[in-house]
Amino acid sequence: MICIKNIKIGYLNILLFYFYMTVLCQNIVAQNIQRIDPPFWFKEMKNPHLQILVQMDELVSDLKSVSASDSFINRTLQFKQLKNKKFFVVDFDIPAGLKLNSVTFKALYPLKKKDKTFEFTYILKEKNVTEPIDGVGPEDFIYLLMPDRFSNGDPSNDNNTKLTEPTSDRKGLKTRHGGDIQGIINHLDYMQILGVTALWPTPLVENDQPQESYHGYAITDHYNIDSRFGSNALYGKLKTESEKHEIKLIKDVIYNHVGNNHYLFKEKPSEDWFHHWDTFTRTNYKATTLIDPYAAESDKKAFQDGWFDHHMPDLNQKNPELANYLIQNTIWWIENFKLNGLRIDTYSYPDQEFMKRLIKEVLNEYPTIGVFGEVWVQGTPLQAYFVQKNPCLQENPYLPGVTDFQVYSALTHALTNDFGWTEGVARIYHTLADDQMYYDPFQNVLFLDNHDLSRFYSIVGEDIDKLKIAIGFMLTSRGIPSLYYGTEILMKNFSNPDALVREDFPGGWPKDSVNKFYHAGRTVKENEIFDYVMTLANYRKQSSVLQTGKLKQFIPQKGVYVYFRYNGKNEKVMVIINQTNDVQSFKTERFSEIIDKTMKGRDVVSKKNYTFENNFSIGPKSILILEINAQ
Ligand SMILES: [Ca+2]
Ligand SMILES: [Ca+2]
Repeated sequence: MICIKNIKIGYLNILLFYFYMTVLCQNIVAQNIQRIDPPFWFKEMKNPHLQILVQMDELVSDLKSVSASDSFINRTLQFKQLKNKKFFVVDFDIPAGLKLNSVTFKALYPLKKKDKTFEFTYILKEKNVTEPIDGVGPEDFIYLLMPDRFSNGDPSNDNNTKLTEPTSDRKGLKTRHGGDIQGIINHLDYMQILGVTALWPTPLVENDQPQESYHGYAITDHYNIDSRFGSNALYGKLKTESEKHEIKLIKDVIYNHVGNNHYLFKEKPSEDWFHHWDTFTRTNYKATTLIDPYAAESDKKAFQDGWFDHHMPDLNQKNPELANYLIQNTIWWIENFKLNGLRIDTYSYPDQEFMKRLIKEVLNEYPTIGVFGEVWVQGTPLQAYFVQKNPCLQENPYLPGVTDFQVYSALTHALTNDFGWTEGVARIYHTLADDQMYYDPFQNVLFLDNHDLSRFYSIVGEDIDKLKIAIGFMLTSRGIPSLYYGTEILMKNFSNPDALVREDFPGGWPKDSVNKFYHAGRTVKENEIFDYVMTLANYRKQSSVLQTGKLKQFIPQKGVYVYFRYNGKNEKVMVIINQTNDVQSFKTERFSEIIDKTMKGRDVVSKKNYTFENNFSIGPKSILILEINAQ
């Protein structure tokens, strides 16, 4: 509002001033709309409903009415002023066939015994997604990267004095390093050569936090890309450039918490948009409380309503306006940028009824989009609890896939423990047998490491043979394989603290002394792994049986684990893993239900041919991936 101070004015001037203020009043108030979310919307969506959240600088009293310039929209329009009178929501349906590209809303409020009005115009765009989305699925190979740590393609955006962490500092573990969207765009060629078909950057929206926001999980603005990463326009360019490289784009989304500098936390539409505690209460991180028949109520409440961290307030998705806000935000990004997939952070922490609704609404609008949730839990029963159409448990029937921490755990165990009844590779065998608990385990995402976990190369004692086994397994077993940036160039470290596994990609910054994006910049060993990933990933790219074929596994014996991918077109891939330090031999007739002695197998990496007569030998600590019957 306008403040006028220290003005000495006469009677006539008072009259003139009063007249002036009266004329201007509508405009003054109209200009006080701070923000409307979503900033615009789309016509012809399957769900015609929209809720817009309007934030005012200040409002003098209660709103009396809100009406739309379009009579069809007016028929369904409802408004609600929120507890914080600076906010109101307008709910309405956008009628099919609407010709208008904008609609004007008029709001009525009382001021000094008279009703005053103000207006605002809202943009309605043509639908952007007009064909089924090419969703991320088992045919893909995902590359996960942290934009701040991958490559700095635009040093001019490294510092921004308007932000609470105004400068970048590459030397700091938890500071901003300057990586950005342009850096990603610059290396799409690299990813394509590696065989990547889907890109998962950690969140790129604004994290205007004073410290440790480089990871992107403390959102302060749901609708804008962080200026240090670029802009919404540059994000659009990332999408189109990715498409040119046949790479799909996944958005990392968070519904559990925001950063405490979020504009809707600093100025809350209603206190109950967040969970509040008398004293700071951290979540106990135990999703087990969701399924535990013996769980204490206090533990359950602390898990779901506790804060993720001091600077990450917990959202209360039971608030209907907030729920709409979050769901529409997701739809807006998908529609605006034709995204191919969603990776849902901390999936188990928000209200699970809300999560069901979210997934349902996203899949209703985009049935072919790929969706997987981060469910970092112990044990298949709990992991399966969150996944689509679980035949054993009827809870949460909508999430298509999860980041598969059970297979991850089995794989790390297998390569760090000797073989036994349930140890070593037997752990992988048993874990996959638990797939009976899923509707479609092939939607689960496989990984060796990620931004929270120790680098796999370090876990296996920097043993390149073991790393090859893990990579080979991940690219040939069921599910959607994903690679964390740097695994292909032997980046190492334990996740203590986690910033150690989020180091800069060497060569991603203009003055880096080495550039591992290129063959010449990598050591012999690094090239050995890079080439191994590249060969397998590109083979998988054209192998329908590895993408969509069935899986058959045989009980591991003497540390040797054999499984097949096969399909109705008689395409087969045989995978043999020997975890022991010795050559192992076995009789092939054990696999006669799927291969016979007349067949041949060609190693997809070395191109060497194998036959299956009598005994078969495999070298120590190795994996063989054989395309069956290839000459
Ligand atoms: Ca930069
Ligand atoms: Ca929560």
